[in-house]
Amino acid sequence: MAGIQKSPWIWMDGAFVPWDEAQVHVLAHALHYGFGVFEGIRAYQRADGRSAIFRLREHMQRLSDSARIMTLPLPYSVDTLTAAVLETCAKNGLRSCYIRPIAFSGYGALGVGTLDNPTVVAIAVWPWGAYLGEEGLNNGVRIKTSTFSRPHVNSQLHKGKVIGHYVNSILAKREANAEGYSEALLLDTNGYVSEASGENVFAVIGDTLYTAPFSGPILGGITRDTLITLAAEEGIGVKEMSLTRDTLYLADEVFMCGTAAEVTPVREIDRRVVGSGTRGPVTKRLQERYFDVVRGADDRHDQWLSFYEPQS
Ligand code: PPE
Repeated sequence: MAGIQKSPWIWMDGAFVPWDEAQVHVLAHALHYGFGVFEGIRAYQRADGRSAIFRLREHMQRLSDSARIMTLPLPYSVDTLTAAVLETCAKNGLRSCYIRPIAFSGYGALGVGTLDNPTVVAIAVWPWGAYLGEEGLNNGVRIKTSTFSRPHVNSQLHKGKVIGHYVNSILAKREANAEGYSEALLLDTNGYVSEASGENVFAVIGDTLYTAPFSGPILGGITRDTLITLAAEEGIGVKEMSLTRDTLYLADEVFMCGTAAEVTPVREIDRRVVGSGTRGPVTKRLQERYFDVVRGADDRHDQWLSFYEPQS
């Protein structure tokens, strides 16, 4: 697997440091127990050549909310972090990139109950192509229902994007990949569809979209929210409800969405072909709307964009 493509600078605790120097001690608390929060954001070069970060403010607000619900002290305001992300993108000269802000419990004491370690905050950016492949974006991917469940709503705080939560996603993803699938679908502890290892999930049945309710064990995806808005504009109804796996098997179309995966059609689940077995028409329409908003010529949602000038 190709390694991460380095950029010149990483913002770390308020200053820019060269990529190779953005390091922490091996006894940093988060490395041992997963106590930290992060974000995944994308910047796109638009049709007019300008670069813009998609829904930056909402992502940084979610980072702050994640820290708050975890009781992780976050030493910077949403405003400061938002400005820092823009500066990091500009300073690294990237026209489009993936952005990874992270805040975690750093070096000091060890032990689960540690309270006083400093929080380390960093923002890194690098080019990242289609998360589940270009072919997947165009023709859909094959996924499998995981043998692992999304933890009960009282076991993890799913509205936070928390580092430690991702061990559950990794178990599911590695199992799915080892069996030749691109992605894992996780059910909740009642057996209903929650989300994929790194995406929210939608079913298209007739002219309506169905997706797991916000109240369940899912991340409140910003892409999910974006697509609900775009669907309404397209006259497509959206219902949030508990879905069984066989509802997905019988759906006309299924797709997954997230910042990294964007809008990825699902063509097969558990060896059952979904709908026509390729990207369906509603998925295609929403995918086109999404790409038009983030990087195309559709300027109706420019309030979602934060423009920056890449430095050469
Ligand atoms: N659920 C999970 C579990 C999840 O990790 C993501 C994003 C989403 C839903 C969609 O959220 P949003 O990006 O706000 O629409 N997953 C991020 C990390 C992927 C990774 O492998 O790292 C992402 O898409 O950036």
